[in-house]
Amino acid sequence: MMVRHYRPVRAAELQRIAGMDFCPRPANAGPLALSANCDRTMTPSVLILNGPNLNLLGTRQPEVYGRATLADIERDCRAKADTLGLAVDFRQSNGEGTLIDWIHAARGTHAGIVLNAGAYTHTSIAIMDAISSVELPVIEVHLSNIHRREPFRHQSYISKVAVGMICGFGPFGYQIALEAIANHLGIATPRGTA
Ligand code: DHK
Repeated sequence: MMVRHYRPVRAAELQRIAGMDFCPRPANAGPLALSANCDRTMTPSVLILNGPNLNLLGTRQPEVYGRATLADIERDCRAKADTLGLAVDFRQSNGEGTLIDWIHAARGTHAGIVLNAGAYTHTSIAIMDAISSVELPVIEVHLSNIHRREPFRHQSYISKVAVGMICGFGPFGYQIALEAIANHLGIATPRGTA
């Protein structure tokens, strides 16, 4: 198996890959001032968003969603993010509007989003539009294999705007998603080439 390691990302590079302005210029500074100011490393941050009813993981239909709690998933995501050189902001809300507000606020703060929108996956044009609006890369995650379930779960508005979708691997799907976003952002580099 190829071993990968992850290198720190220069702020200027993060600005290129995620449109993030970590190094605001003084009003009178020219373009060259930006790269000069940004010659330091940053830890790119990923927003992990969880939608409705995912706060009940562990006791909610364990035959479908497993026994892991959302706190277990958060702990494992933090450990995985550490190995990838990513910071993580892990959140859950049952409210569509709150999720949309968090997606809006991610612009300029986070390099990408891992999103399990729960049942809003199948209904929310508003969340789809929020993702399109912020132009951040989104990896969609589901614990269960939504395509083996009821037909109404086969439709995903998130997939229409996501980089890709991972489903059916339980909590491990979040780990795959973090790896995928690191790779998508160009943060992952094969050993010896950084
Ligand atoms: C979680 C939910 O809450 C459901 O509404 C989705 C998804 C599937 C999951 O598998 O993580 O249909």
